[in-house]
Amino acid sequence: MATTQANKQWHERAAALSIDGRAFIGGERVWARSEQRFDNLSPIDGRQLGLVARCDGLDVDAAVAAARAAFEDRRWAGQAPAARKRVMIKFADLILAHAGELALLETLDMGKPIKYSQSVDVPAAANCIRWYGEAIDKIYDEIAPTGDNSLALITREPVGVVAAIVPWNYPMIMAAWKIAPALAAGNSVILKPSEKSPLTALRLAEIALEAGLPAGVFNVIPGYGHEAGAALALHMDVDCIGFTGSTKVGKQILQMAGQSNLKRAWTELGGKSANIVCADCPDLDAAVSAAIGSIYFNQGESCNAPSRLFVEASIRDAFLEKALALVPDFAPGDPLDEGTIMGAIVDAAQMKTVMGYIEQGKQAGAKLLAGGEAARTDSGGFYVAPTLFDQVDGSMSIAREEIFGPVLSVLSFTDIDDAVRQANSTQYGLQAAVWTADLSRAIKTARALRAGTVHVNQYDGDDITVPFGGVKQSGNGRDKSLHAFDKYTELKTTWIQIG
Ligand code: TXE
Repeated sequence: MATTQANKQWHERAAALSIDGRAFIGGERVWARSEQRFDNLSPIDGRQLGLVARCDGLDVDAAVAAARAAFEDRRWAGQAPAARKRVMIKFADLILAHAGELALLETLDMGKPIKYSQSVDVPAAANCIRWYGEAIDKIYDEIAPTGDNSLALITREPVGVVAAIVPWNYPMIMAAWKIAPALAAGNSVILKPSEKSPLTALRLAEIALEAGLPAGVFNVIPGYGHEAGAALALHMDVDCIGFTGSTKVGKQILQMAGQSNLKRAWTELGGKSANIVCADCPDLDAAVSAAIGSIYFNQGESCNAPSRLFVEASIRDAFLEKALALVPDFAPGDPLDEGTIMGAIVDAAQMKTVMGYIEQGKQAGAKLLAGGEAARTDSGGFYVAPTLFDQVDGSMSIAREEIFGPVLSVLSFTDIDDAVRQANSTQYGLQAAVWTADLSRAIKTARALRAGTVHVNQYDGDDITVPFGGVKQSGNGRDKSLHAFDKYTELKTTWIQIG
């Protein structure tokens, strides 16, 4: 009964919501200079949520000018770290104070279950902003050991104007991972959310202003990648760009950085993470639950989703039996129902991509054991049934390419070295996992796997204290942890002659 009332309440709040799709530049809500707007549709049921400013180069120029002015007069960078800390903590507190509204916007905009917008996305974004705020007055500079006659100071300075271009799968968390360390370090920031999910970013900017962040320090430019995004990446007065998105666009970002002013460019890109389960796995139920739960979480729209499952041949049948018993739990439901654990795919284009890969898997001869079709087809939204392919071959596209949907490809192995070779054989290197009770094998395998993060006997280890990022074509640099400050600060050396 309680759940039913809660669901009704979310629907009522959704129906009453009025969306403000204006950009946020210099502390003010403004439409694009061109007056252009784009439709913001909800993937839950296809309904129009509102119109959003379609920003382009002119708006980017205005946002960069506002950010540059704020940086140059040091209205933020010039404040003591303890003062910036207070604002960041208030910012985090206010995010939590607006938790219901932000969770609802996130769910309506990109289709994830309200259960997780509330329990994961909002608290994680707030925690990230709080954590970097807390950190900033605990970081000391250095003095180099140059001897008695000189003093060489090594200090960290903000880079200046930072652009953050983020995707639609975790709109608030991805924004927080970029803006929190950048702002805490004293930079001015321009955030470009994905055109598929701009709403929470715009509210975050208003909340930051309310928390005391000076106008111009944090600007949000909604718009398309090839317009607003490219204008930021090519801008001669943007000092640094932090990007999360596809490998294809990540390459363009690096090119545009080189083609313009050599702005520092950091990329967190796609993945095709391998999850290797050995026959001596210490807890088969835990391995099954992590394999299934992690691929279907967030509709499979996670860059670190373990989308390739390598199971040792001798336990394959037992593993699959247990796995298939769990799959129906992830049948897509109404994202505004608090009992739903798998929601809508972000839009029609992404749904088409996912269904295209499923078709390729079938054509290539993989054995479809679950799903494989659209779901909730009378909803007006975009839903894909949790899908599991067995007998996948390493050469198939479903084993090589990032699908970004609820599709698991199962491969089996008899030799761990061969499994590691296959795991390493894609262009990606974001995450990987190995499940074994043999400590030596765990360590050797973890060392051999080419990935930014390797899990042993778990998959979902996640904490703001731990760096996140990839090797190979999964990108460069690290989000989260104190290491993220490296991206948004420059080291300065000051030599002082003592005499
Ligand atoms: O991503 P894009 P899309 C992968 C995933 C998905 C595919 C396509 O496989 O199926 O990418 O998704 C901005 N200059 N990932 O098309 O295009 C864009 O506006 C500057 C993995 O949505 O990479 C958005 O803000 N910016 C991934 C952001 O880049 C540009 C998350 C990401 O969009 C631009 C998302 C341009 N020329 C998708 N073109 C992950 N690793 O988490 C686009 N953008």
